[in-house]
Order: sequence, then structure tokens, then C-alpha cells
Amino acid sequence: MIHRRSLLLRAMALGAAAPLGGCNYEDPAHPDLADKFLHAMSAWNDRVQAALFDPHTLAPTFRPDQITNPPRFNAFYPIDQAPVVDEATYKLELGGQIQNKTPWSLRQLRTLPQESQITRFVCVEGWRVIGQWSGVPLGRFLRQVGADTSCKYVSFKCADGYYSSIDMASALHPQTILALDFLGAPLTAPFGAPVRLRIPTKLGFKNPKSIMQLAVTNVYPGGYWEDQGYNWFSGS
Ligand SMILES: Nc1nc2c(c(=O)[nH]1)N[C@H]1C(S)=C(S)[C@@H](COP(=O)(O)O)O[C@H]1N2
Ligand SMILES: [Mo]
Repeated sequence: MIHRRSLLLRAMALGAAAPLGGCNYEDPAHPDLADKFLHAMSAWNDRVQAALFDPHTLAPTFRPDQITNPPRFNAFYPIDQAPVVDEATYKLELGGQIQNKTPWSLRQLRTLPQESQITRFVCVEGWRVIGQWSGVPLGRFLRQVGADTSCKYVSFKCADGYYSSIDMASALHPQTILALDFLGAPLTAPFGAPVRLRIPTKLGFKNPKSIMQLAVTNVYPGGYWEDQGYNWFSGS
């Protein structure tokens, strides 16, 4: 019974997410009302998805021969405009409720234990690819720097002005990594070099690339697409 109820809630949550993705519904007579309604639905949807999220359930993994080659690029601009970050001087900046905010170089990030995963990447636009990402589990990193993991959000700011944020339970999920490598080699510029979030339990736009700043906070940080109406939790 409980199982059926959670399935129903999940179906409702996913169904309710659909009309929000990229669709600008406006009732000409009551534009604000329609907008408020959709935002209220999306906020409710976030709560349902957070309640259903099982921090121990793993996203499916795949075999090496299932990897999509070449990978697929997406951003809010064309591939030739992707930012190029200087890896020699790069330092990941830390903010918010973190005890040790000393920035991290790439060399330092590589001294931490690395995890590798072959997982599916699902974009809200309706395509999916399978790839192999490796890097530092975000939970491991957060504990290393003394983050207050009782906070609600982890937020990310990127080299191209993109930004996003995730809930703490998803940040601590074992498959959520600060990815440094793709197919065993350092990430390339358009695909998120030098550091990107790889979180296979969420949709593609919750995987910020070329991360410059990471913060832990209780103040809702939103995101580039989230602030334009995309459902914030966006579990996949
Ligand atoms: N910095 C940055 N990260 C980003 C985006 C972006 O425009 N800028 N787009 C997001 C979206 S919508 C998708 S689908 C994925 C695409 O990642 P890929 O190019 O590795 O496939 O990156 C996400 N992260
Ligand atoms: Mo996307």
C-alpha cells in the first residue's frame, strides 16, 4: 500500500514537472496568477521529490561498450563559445557554511580518493548519453573541508556565468562527484573542464560545468534554468 502510494506520488511529481520544462504558459487575463500557480506546483513538486529521494538507491551503471561516442555538448551558447579556464592557476573557491575555505587547486583535488562511474546523462530537452566520469565524491570533499552538512543546499558558480544548486541529501549521494576526468582523461573545455558536477540522480542541467565556486548554504540559491521555471529538484 505504502509502495503504491509512493509510486503514485512519483508519477504525479514527474507529470507535474512536464509542463514547466521550457514552456511559457501564460493566461493572458491572469499572467501573474498562472505563474504563481506553476511556481507553487513546482515547489510542492520539489518537496515530494525530496521526500521520495532515497540516498542509498544508486542510478543505473553501464558497460564500457555502451558509452556514447562522441559525447554530446549542450550549454546556453554554441560549443565554440565555451569558456577556457587556465588549469595552472585554477582554484576552486569555497563559500558559505564551510570551516576551511582555502581554495583548492586541481593538483590538490587529485590527491583525494577518486571514483569512476559509467552512468546515463539525461537532458530535459529529450536526449540522453552514457559516459564515464571520474573525480572526487562530493560528500567526501564536503567532509574534508568541514562543510556543515546539516545545511539545505550546495550551490555552484561557473566560468560562463551559469549557476545551479542541489539539495544536501543529493550532494552526499555516493554517485555525486566533482568530476575531473572523462573517459580517463582530463575534461576538455566544452565538457566542463577543469571541474564539473556529475550527478546521475538528476537531470543534465543540474550538472554544472567549469565550476569556479562552491558554497554551502541555507539560503535558496536557485539556478540558471531553475530561475526560468525549470523544476529545481529535477531527479531523473
Ligand atoms: N557551466 C555550464 N554548465 C552547464 C550548462 C551550461 O550552459 N553552462 N548547461 C547544462 C545543461 S542544460 C546540460 S544538458 C549539460 C550538458 O553537458 P555536456 O555538454 O557535457 O553534455 O550541462 C549543464 N551544465
Ligand atoms: Mo540540458
